[in-house]
This record gives sequence, structure tokens and C-alpha cells, in this order.
Amino acid sequence: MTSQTLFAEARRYIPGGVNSPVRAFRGVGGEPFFVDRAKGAHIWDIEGKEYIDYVGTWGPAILGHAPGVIQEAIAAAALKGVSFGIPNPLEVEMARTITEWVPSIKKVRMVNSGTEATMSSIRLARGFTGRDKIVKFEGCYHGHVDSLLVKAGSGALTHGQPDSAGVPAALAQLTITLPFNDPEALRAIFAREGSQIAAVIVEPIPANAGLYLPRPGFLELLRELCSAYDALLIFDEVMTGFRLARGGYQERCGITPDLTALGKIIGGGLPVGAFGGRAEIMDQLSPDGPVYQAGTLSGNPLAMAAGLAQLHELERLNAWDKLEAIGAEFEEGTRVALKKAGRDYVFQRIGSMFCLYFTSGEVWNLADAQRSDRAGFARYFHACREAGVYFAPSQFEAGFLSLAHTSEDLVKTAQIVERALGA
Ligand code: KE4
Repeated sequence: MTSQTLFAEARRYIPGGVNSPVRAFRGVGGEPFFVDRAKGAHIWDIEGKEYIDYVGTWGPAILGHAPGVIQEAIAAAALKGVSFGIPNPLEVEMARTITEWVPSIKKVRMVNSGTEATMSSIRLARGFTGRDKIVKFEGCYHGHVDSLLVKAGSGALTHGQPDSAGVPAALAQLTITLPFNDPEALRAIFAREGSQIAAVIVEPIPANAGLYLPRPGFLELLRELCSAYDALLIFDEVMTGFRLARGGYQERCGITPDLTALGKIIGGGLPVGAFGGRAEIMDQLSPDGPVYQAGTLSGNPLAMAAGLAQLHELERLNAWDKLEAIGAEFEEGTRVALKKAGRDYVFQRIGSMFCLYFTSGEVWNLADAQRSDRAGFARYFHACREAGVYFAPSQFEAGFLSLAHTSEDLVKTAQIVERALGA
């Protein structure tokens, strides 16, 4: 059994051979390898090849893969049952932890993916405000929600389907998309349609078109305009939550959203999402309120146990200072490699999230990101992969560091990156 034969068989039964499009390597060409196991910052494919992993299952593996604390928590929880569909104490502990760590979240509901978290957030915003229009930003990806698969990022962008087939025009028309970091466009849309806008949903650090940062004042303006027009501000912190700070990016930027979508890290690698915010908004949810939302496996005990084990370990280790140090060391190595290779590519990082754009100049929005040389990135990706470093298989994805990445990993990676930049 090789990755190649397994992929051929996968394509017989699974669309594109994958259960999520970005895994198909369409953004870089070639075929994906199949993973056998993962531990710490390393993964092994079924042929036994070892890689230093900078995808970290797209964010959840912030402690590294398969940390003992998570494995033990899942095993212990499993001895008591796998799923109940009945309230269990772990759900209360998770909700209490999230509300303690993220002050803007007074009440929270668990779901099973980031998509469910954002989908439920916009339905709740529409129900709470009685308005229909949603504002999002080009290149931001919030999961495969009909209303949000409009000029979307991540795999939708990679595969040239930012506006997915199957989304009714009547629904897509209720979604207004704006360029990120464009205050004039923001002011104009609110002046024109502010009274019809239920919510603005934003990745405060857009990381689904690579990774770029908000210009100073942009998110503050967003908060100001939402408040002025009684629209809700939804921070999609599915990736940044509990990664960029104990309280997510909102702790770092000091902006208080009305709702926050969460995922990835809070599941410890198991399927979990969550959404929460102001109590008066959350109380509109069934069974107390008229906005329906539900889930058979929401608050699943194994997922709660895994997520709580990860959150408590992050706190025990005071992870965020360490993640910043690892990120800084990785950035230094990358910048030295770029200099030695004579490449003026744009490397951007915040904490343990990063992106190397194969373009020069500055990257502040999707249009800037799309200037990147995708063929050059693809050559680089495969040169790194062959040398044992696994980056995200698309120019339009972010990379992730974990507490398990050692200096030895980073030194080896920088040497491989330097050679791959010449590919
Ligand atoms: P999920 O439904 O995939 O759990 O979460 C959707 C989502 C929501 N919001 C943000 C900011 C996200 O980044 C995501 C999902 N992230 C992608 C990686 N760019 C998941 C990888 C994939 O689609 O396979």
C-alpha cells in the first residue's frame, strides 16, 4: 500500500479523493501523501517518511500532535462513555473556561466545527437584529456556509471557487463583500446600507489568503461603525482563538466583538466549534429564544475532555510567550534564508501563525496576495516536502507553529527553505 495506490482507491469512493479540498494538493500540483502517524512537531507518511509539520492539522495541534495530556484525557473520558446526548459536566467546565478566558463571551454554545460556529453566529445575528444583510471581506474564509461562500478564501480561493456553485443568488445577494483594510469602502457601505446590516463577520487576522494584518485603526473603525448602526461585530477566531493570546486576538487588540466564533484548538484535535458573546444575544437561541440551533454531538464528552486538556496545558505552560519566542526564531531563520537565497519575498507573521508570499512589495489584502507567483510557490512547496518539511499545500493558507517545534527543527527547516527557494 503506497500513498499513490491509496489515493487512487480514495478517488473511487471520495470526491477528489479527499474529505476536504485543500488536502488534494490542487494548489501545488501532484498528489497528497497519506499520513500514518503524528507526534509533536513531526508526522510520518505511510511510506515511513518523516516531516517537520507546519500545518498542525490547520491549527488544533498547538501543543504539537498527540500530546500525552490529550491522549490520556480522551482515554479516561472514553471509559465513561463516548456520547450521551444528555448534559454532562464537561460541557459546563468548557463553557465556564471559555467565558473566563474570553471576557466578551458571557454565554457560549458548543458545536462541531468552525463552519457551524460561523453559520450559527450569522443566523443568530439576523434573528437578534431582524436584519438580513451580512458584510464579509474578500479572501476571508469562514467555513462552507452558504451565506459566506462569497469571495471566500482558503480552499475556495485555491480552487478558483470563491463564489461556490449551489449558493442561491437570492442568498448571495444578501452578502456584501468588501476589500479588507479599506476604510473608505467600509464607511460608504454603512452610510448606504447600515440600517440593513445584521452583522459584519471578520477574521481579525485574515489567514485564509495566506496571512495579512489589519492596518492600524481598521478594526477599530469596524467596531465604531457596527456600534453606530446597531449591527453586530462577529470575530471569527476559529484559527486565532487561544492561539494568539489566552483570550484570542481580541485580547491583543482590545476590541470587544458582539459574537465570537471559535474552533480548532478548543477541540484538542477532535471535532469542536463554539460561538458565544453578549448574553442578551445568546439568549435568543432555542430553547430560550426564537433562533433555532442544535447538534447531536455538540458538547461531546471526548471532544470536551480533549479540548479542556489542551486549554489547561496551554495555561499551565504559559504557552503564549513561548509560542511568540518560537515564532520569532522561525521568522529569523526564514529571513536569513531569504537573504542568502537573494529573494525579496514577503514573510508575514503574528505569534505562531505565518505566511511566505512569493511576491515583493506589501500584502495588506486579497488583491495584494493574489500577485504571488503560485508556480514558484508550488516548486518551493514540493522541494521542502521532498526534503522533509511540510508546509500548507497552497499559497493561500497560513502556517502554524506549535510548542513542540524545537530549535533543531527550526534550524533544519531554515536550511531546507534556503535550498528550496532556489527550486
Ligand atoms: P471548519 O468548519 O473547517 O472546522 O472551520 C471553518 C473555518 C472557519 N473560520 C476560519 C477562520 C477558518 O480558518 C476555518 C477553517 N480553516 C481551514 C484552513 N484554512 C480548514 C482547512 C480545510 O478546509 O480543510
